[in-house]
Amino acid sequence: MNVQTPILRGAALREDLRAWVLAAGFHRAGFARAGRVPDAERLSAWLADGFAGLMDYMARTLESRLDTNRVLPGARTVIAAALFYRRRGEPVRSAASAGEAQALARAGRGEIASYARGRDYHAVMTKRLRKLAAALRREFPGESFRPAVDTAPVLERSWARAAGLGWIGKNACLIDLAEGSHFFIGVILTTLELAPDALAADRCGTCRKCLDACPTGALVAPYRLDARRCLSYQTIENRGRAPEALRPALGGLVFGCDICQEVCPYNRPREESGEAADPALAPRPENLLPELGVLLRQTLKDFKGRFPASAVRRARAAGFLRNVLLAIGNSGRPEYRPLLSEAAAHPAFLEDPVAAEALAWAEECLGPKISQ
Ligand code: B12
Ligand code: SF4
Ligand code: SF4
Repeated sequence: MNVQTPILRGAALREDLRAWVLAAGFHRAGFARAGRVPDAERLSAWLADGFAGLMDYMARTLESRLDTNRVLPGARTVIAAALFYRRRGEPVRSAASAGEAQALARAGRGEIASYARGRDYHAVMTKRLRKLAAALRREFPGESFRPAVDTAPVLERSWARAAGLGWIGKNACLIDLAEGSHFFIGVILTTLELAPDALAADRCGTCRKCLDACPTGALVAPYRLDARRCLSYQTIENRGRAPEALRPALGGLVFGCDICQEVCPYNRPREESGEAADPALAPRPENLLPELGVLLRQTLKDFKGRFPASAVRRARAAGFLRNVLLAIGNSGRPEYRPLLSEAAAHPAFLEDPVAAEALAWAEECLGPKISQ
């Protein structure tokens, strides 16, 4: 990299660095002034309202999340990077309504959210960010660089917004004007000082499609998500029983939920290119609407083997098993009965009360046994 004279240094260095981030395998790059997070009061209010549910780590790490100096003392800049896992040109759709999620279950199919159909993004992004940080350390030996992709207590959406990578939509996701919201965010905190990028304008306007489409009312107001009601939270983070009232809304959603993004006009496909946004994140064919019976058998046999290097592992075997069983219950298909009876003998149900309860619920949903 060519470090210019002091006058040119600011602008030229920033553009050089942006090019480095893009060359490291990201689709967008921006810079924000590090320190106290710009939207601190929003996080505090979210926690105070109990919206984090059982995600205790959010409150435990509050002070660090509010100030980058806790994560990297002396941090002056946040370098934010975006990596699309899906772009508007791709045809891979997810359920866009409660009705579509239920229709999936009735067809005996389970949906894994779009972001988790390929390799685990944490691994893909961490590798790229670490390589980039190492190169930056060589170029700026006196400065520190700390990469993170949900691997440190950093409010990634807030920082990416502050770095101009998009606006926060009413669905709480960060949205890029040209390509939508199907991207991951990674950051590098650094002691290097760089001028911040300009903020992107909020383009939601009077639209409220996401609020209206959310099957559980988890978007309690524009920009405000009560995780306890969110199907993504229930299928990924909640390791206990899923609340009875939310179960029908799950339909065939067995991991995550894309509904509030699927309805967003900024994610509407323009053309069907069929190309993955990044080959490293390409969806695995077995993760595109798997048949529920097959998925149940595979999960019982070897959950980790079924989902190698996958974000789905976050739900853990018992949590994922619970999700598949709830989807089977929602299918209303009596032909799953023998499979459930067969599965009941599996040690997973003796060892895990949550899975056992989900099995009993699914059996009840499929109706009484027909005596021979
Ligand atoms: C906890 C968590 C969840 C929870 C809670 C989600 C939530 N909305 O808070 C659950 C499990 C529900 C979840 C779900 C999903 N998640 Co998540 N999640 C996180 C995590 C770990 C922390 C988020 C957080 O701090 N929440 C607390 C609330 C208060 O923060 P927030 O909503 O981001 O709001 C902050 C800012 O956005 C800003 N802000 C919010 N609203 C507004 C409005 C205005 C006008 C302004 C100015 C600012 C502003 O202020 C807030 C405080 O700083 C981040 C990774 C990370 N380390 O940041 C990933 C992350 C947010 N998740 C991500 C993804 C992909 C998802 C899902 C799409 C996965 C799926 N398909 O199921 C869904 C989307 C659900 C949704 N509509 O938000 C991506 C988001 C990428 C993007 N383009 O936005 C992240 C950044 C992970 C990553 N590294 O890429 N997630
Ligand atoms: S992810 Fe699903 S349940 Fe959660 S807010 Fe969006 S639409 Fe609602
Ligand atoms: S659906 Fe409409 S209101 Fe919701 S995030 Fe997209 S543009 Fe904004």
